[in-house]
Amino acid sequence: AVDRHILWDSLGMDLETHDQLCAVLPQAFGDVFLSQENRPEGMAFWDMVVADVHGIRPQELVDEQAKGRKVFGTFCTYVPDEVVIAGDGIVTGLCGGSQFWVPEGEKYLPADMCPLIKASLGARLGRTCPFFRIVDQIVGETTCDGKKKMYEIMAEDVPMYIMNLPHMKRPQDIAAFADEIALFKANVEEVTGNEITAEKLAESIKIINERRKALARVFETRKNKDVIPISGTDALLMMQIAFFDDPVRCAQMANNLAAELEQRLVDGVSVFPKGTKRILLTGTPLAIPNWKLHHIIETAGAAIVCEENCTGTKFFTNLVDESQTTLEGMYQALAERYMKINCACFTPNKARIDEVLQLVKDYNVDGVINTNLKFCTTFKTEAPALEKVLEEAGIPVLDIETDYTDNDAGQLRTRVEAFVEML
Ligand code: BJ8
Repeated sequence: AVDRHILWDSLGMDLETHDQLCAVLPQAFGDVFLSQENRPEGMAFWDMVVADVHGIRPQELVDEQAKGRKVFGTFCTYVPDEVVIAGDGIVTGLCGGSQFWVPEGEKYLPADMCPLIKASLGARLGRTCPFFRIVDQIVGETTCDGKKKMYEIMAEDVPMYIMNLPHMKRPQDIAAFADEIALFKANVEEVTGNEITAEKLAESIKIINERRKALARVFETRKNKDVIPISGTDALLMMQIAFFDDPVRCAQMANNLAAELEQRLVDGVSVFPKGTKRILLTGTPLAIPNWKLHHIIETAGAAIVCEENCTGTKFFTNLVDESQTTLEGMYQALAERYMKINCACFTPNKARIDEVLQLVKDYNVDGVINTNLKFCTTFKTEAPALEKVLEEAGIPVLDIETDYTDNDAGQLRTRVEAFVEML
C-alpha cells in the first residue's frame, strides 16, 4: 500500500489522531465485508477504494486541483451535482458516518444532536478527514435545523455556500428552487472561473442521469424474489462510495456489477439461502463507514434487499428531463426532479409513505426496518404514521433508533433476531 502521510500532511491534517482512525478501519471493513461469502467479483472495485479510502480518491482530487479544477463538498441529495459538473468542478460527499468524529463535533454542538451532524463538523474541525481538507467550497442546504446551525459554525472555518431549499412542494416552491439553482450556477461559475452554457449543463444532466440508471440497474436485480444476487451490505458500500467517486466511473462500475448480478439471476446464484427473509430498510441516511445495522441484520438471518433512504433509492430515483434546451428550462427540470425526493424535512411528506409501500411490493419484502439516527426529530416524528400504514397493509415493522456507537449492538441484535424470527 502507498504511504499517504505526505499527502495528509500537505493537507494540514492532524496525523496522529488520524492514524488512530486508520488503525481501526481495516479491521472494521474486514469484519463486515470480507466475512461475507460468495461476493460478486464486481465488488473488487469498491473493496479497493475503501481499503485506501482516505488515499486513493483524495490523491485524485488533489491532482485535479493542481490542474486548476475546483472541488465542492456536499451534505445532501438535494444539491444538484449537475451544476458543479457543468462548471467542470468536482463533487464529493462529506457526511460523517463514524463515531470517531463525534466527540470533536460535541465540542461545538449540543450532545443531543444527530451524530451525522456532529461527526461532520468534528471531521472538519478536528482535521481528521482528507475530503474535508481538500474542498475549495462546501455547499450546505436548508434541510433540517441541526444542519443549518452546524453550517454556521463550519462557515467560520471554510468557504461555505448555502442553498435555500423550500420545505413544501407546491408549484411556487419548485419554481423557487429553480431560481435557487440559477443562483448556484452563478456561484459555481465564480468559484471555478468557467462559464456554464446550456450545452454544458445538458451534458452534465446526461452524465448524472447515466449514474442514476446504472445504480438503479443494480437495485433492479435485488427485486428478484428467488435469488438475492448481492448482499445489502455490499449494495450499501456501492451507494456510499457513489457520493465520492467520479460520476462517469461510478456508472461504469455499477453497470459492470449489474451485468454480473443479472447473470447471477440467470444462473440462480444467491448470496443467501433460499427462504431468507427480505428486509426493506428505511429512514435516515447511512454515511460511510456506518455499516452497523446492515451487518447486524444480515448476520441475524435476514437479507436487506432495498434501502429507502438517501444512501439508497432516494439518490437515483427519477431522472432529470433531458429535452430542455435553455438554461431556464433546465433549472426547472432539475428542480422538478430534486423536489421529488421525499425527505422528512418537508411538509407534508406523505409521498414517502406511498413510496415505501410501493417499494415493499416491488422488492417482495417480508418486513420493514425503520431506522432513525438518534436526535433526528423529523424522521422520528414520521415513524408512527409510516408504521401505521405498513401495519394496515400487513407488513411487519421494526422501529430502531440508534447512533454511531457500538453500545447498543447486542441489544439491537436481540431485537432484530426476534423480529426476523416472527416474519
Ligand atoms: S434529503 S435525509 S441527505 S437532509 S439524520 S442531518 S435530517 S437530523 S441527513 Fe438528509 Fe438531505 Fe434529507 Fe437526505 Fe438532519 Fe436527520 Fe441528521 Fe439528516
